This record gives sequence, structure tokens and C-alpha cells, in this order.
Amino acid sequence: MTELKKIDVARVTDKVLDHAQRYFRGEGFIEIKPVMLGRVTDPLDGDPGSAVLKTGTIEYGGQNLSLMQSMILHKQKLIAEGFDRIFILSPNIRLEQPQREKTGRHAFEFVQIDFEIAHAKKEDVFELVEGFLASVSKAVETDCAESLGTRGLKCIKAPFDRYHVKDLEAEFGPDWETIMSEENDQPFWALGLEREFYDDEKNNYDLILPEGYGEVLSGGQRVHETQKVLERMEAHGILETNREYVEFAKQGIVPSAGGGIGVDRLVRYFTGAEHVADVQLFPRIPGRSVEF
Ligand code: ASN
Repeated sequence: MTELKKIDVARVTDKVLDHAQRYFRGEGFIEIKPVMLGRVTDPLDGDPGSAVLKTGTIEYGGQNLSLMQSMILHKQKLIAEGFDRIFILSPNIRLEQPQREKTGRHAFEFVQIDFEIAHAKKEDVFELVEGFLASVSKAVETDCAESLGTRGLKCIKAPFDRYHVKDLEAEFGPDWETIMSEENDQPFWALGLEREFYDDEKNNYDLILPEGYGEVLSGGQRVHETQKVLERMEAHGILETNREYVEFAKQGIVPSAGGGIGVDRLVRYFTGAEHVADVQLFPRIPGRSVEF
């Protein structure tokens, strides 16, 4: 494959973002502006897929504020306030361990298409995301042919297969994600992963891209029973550090489901790039120094 030019990466990224905004609006969502600092953020607790060294913080105006690791808690707050279907092009900072460079898909600054649906179940999310992936891949193939060069994109066919992680682990061992991703030529859902306190243990999911590109979305039906939320937070040792969320939970969480789609990961798959660094105009890769 010829070397990917920055302008080609930018064109494919532009197409993905443009399509996402059209698609989600067409499905009845409204776009919410991102927040980048919060009194709380996604603690990324209990998710073996995450390996952050620490949460980035700044002190300002006498307050200690966290850099947004994901807007999940803010999405839940809006849902509780009566919002129904929301999405955000959400910039996140995750100070990942330097070894994450080797995965080819970890960046410490990235944007996700983060969405949440009030009173939804996992099947609602599957249908929404399958429709998005099938249509965005067509849009990229048609409108970005020049940028894709010799990269032959497989036609994405919905619905995607669904597997339980327990079964995948039993068959392939702890490396199931890599093995299955490499063996498949269609995306597939993995269900029931070990997760952060806010995700239902049984009804959470990852979407894994084919051809070795790995995870592109994580999400779940959210735990909404106050008692259960508090128990899970306590078990994860994060009750004290998330007092504001505890207060929110006590007032009542509205059930919802959602997820976040990593934009760079999707663009990496579409372009066939070797590393996510190759699809970031200003690469932010764990273990590498920032150049500009
Ligand atoms: N955006 C994801 C979600 O909504 C959370 C994450 O990025 N860890 O579940």
C-alpha cells in the first residue's frame, strides 16, 4: 500500500464525522457540545481494557477538575434531566501506560462519537450502530475512493454476530479479541465484559472490527438502581472520589443505554493504516513524545 497522506486521512475523517452527524440526527438524536473538564469523569474502573496511569487534573478557581476520560456520567445526568437521544463528538484524554503504543490503536487524546438513549436496551444500540457502520462504510467507499487508494473495503453486512465473552475466552483464551478480530471479515459484538461500575454486568458490549483492527466501540445498558450503583462503586473503591455522582445517583438515575465509537480507530480501519498514529494529524500516542 502506498503511504497514507495527511490530506487523505483528513478527508476520510471528515467523511466519517459528516456522516455521523447526519446519521444520528436522522435517527432522532440531537448533538450536544462536549465538556472537557468536570468535577467527575468516567473513572474507567474495573475495565481490563483500560490502563490509564492516572486521571489528568487541573486546579482552577479553587476547584480540582478532571480532564474528560469519557462523558458517560454527563450523558447520564442529561438523560435524568429528560433528554432522550443525544450524541457528542467528544474529545477525551486518557493518560495510558506507554506500553499501549504497541497495540496500534491507543492514543492518549482522541475523539469518540459518544451517544446515549433513554430507556433503551442493548438491541436498540445494536441496530443503531449496525446501521451506522453499514452506511458510513458505503459513504467512505463511494466518496473517498481516491483517498483509499488500493485499500479494498469489505462490504459491511448487518446484523453482526454476537458472542458472549465467557464463550470466547473458553475457546480462544485471554487473547480472544486479537484472534477473533484477525479471523473475521465482519465486525462482531462481544457481550458481558468486566466493566466500569455504571455498566450492567450482563448487558454491556464491545464492537470488534475485523481484519485485526480490534475494538472500536464500548458501551452498555446502564446500572440505574441507586443501591446497586452505590454497591458497585464501593466494591470498586471509588465512592469517596465521586461524591458528586453519588448525590446524583441518590436523586434517581433514568435507565439508558449507549456507547462511544472511536473515530480514529474507525478511520484506521477504513484506510488500512498500520497504527492509529498514522491517522492522527497530530499524533498523541502513549510512550511517544508530542511533536507539536
Ligand atoms: N463512551 C463509553 C460509553 O458510553 C464509555 C467509554 O468510553 N469508556 O459507554
